[in-house]
Amino acid sequence: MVSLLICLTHPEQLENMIKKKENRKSFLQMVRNYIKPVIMGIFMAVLSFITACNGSQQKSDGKTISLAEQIMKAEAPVFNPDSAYYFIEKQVEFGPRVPNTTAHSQCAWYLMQSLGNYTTHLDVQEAKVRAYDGTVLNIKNIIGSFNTKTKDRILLCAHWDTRPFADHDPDPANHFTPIPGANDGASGVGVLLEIARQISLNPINIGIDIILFDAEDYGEHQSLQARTGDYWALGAQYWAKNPHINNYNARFGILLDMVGASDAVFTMEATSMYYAPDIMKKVWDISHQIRFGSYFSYKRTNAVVDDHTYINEIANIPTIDIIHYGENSYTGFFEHWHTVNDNMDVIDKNTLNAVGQTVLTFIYLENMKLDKAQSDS
Ligand code: 1BN
Ligand code: ZN
Repeated sequence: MVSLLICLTHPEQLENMIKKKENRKSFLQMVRNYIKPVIMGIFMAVLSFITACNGSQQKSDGKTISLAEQIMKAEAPVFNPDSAYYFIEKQVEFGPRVPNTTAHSQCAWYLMQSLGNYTTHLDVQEAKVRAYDGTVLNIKNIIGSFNTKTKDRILLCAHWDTRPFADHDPDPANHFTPIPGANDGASGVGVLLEIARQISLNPINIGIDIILFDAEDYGEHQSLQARTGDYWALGAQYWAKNPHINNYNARFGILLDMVGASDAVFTMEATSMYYAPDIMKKVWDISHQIRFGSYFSYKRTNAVVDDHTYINEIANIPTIDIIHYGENSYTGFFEHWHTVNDNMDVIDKNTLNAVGQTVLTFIYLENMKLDKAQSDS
């Protein structure tokens, strides 16, 4: 093509053309030398962004490993929802676990024994805290740990107390009756006890702390209307200001609250997304990968004041809340929230399984990453 043009062109034009061609050549060289690597860099960055979004990871040999492959490799144990259900039933049998009551003390002993049985270390943090109405509450935060010497730690938590009044019950006659708290209280603890049992049977190297917080649900009675102060999550507030170990730290935390109802949908709660968006996304992606996506919606919802609020704000540990969002309920939570009907009838083993297996898979994936980092170094 170029040679044909040479025959048909004037010498001056020809010179110009040669110059142009040289220019073009040098331009092409420039592309090759400078722009191509930049484009390649951008391409690689986009690719790694896409793979990161898929949960894929870049291996040292340049190959990527998909989230599905990572999950296969992590070999998380199988969560047993019957066992989690049993742990919930046992707590509910004590009656409402309202601080300063006999049922509360009896359940504390049961939880200390059970968690202590599965974990290798147990701490019980006893304290007195003041409720919104001035009542002094005797509380216990119950803390079970695995691998206490390991620096890389995951914090798992739930509240074990129950609300002293069913102030959202459709029947006003129940507005001062304590709730059974099968879902709001016992469900998160039941899932965590089963996770502890599974870890005890399938040991890992990563550090795990399971904290069962007290006095989460002693916030102001609904009839008071106005919020008078920070009276929710009193146990978590106390722990965040006085951790059970000096300079305690965890890489991140996961709070489970109301994780047992049949129609549960867990949305991306705002405080969790503000402080720990990466963890949130990882957990949600895992749930979808292991076919529990119908429970975990990527929809973003408003902030909820819960134990994680204070763990994030005071203890500075990025912590997410897996909490049942009730799109169709007037409270914004699950149908029987803060009613006398929050009993064993609302508990569905399929939901317990979806949450338990997702969190267990997440833990074993993190453990696999720690093992790999240690073997690489
Ligand atoms: C969660 C379960 N919470 C209470 N029971 C936290 C909460 C506090 C939710 C205030 C809404 C308002
Ligand atoms: Zn509650």
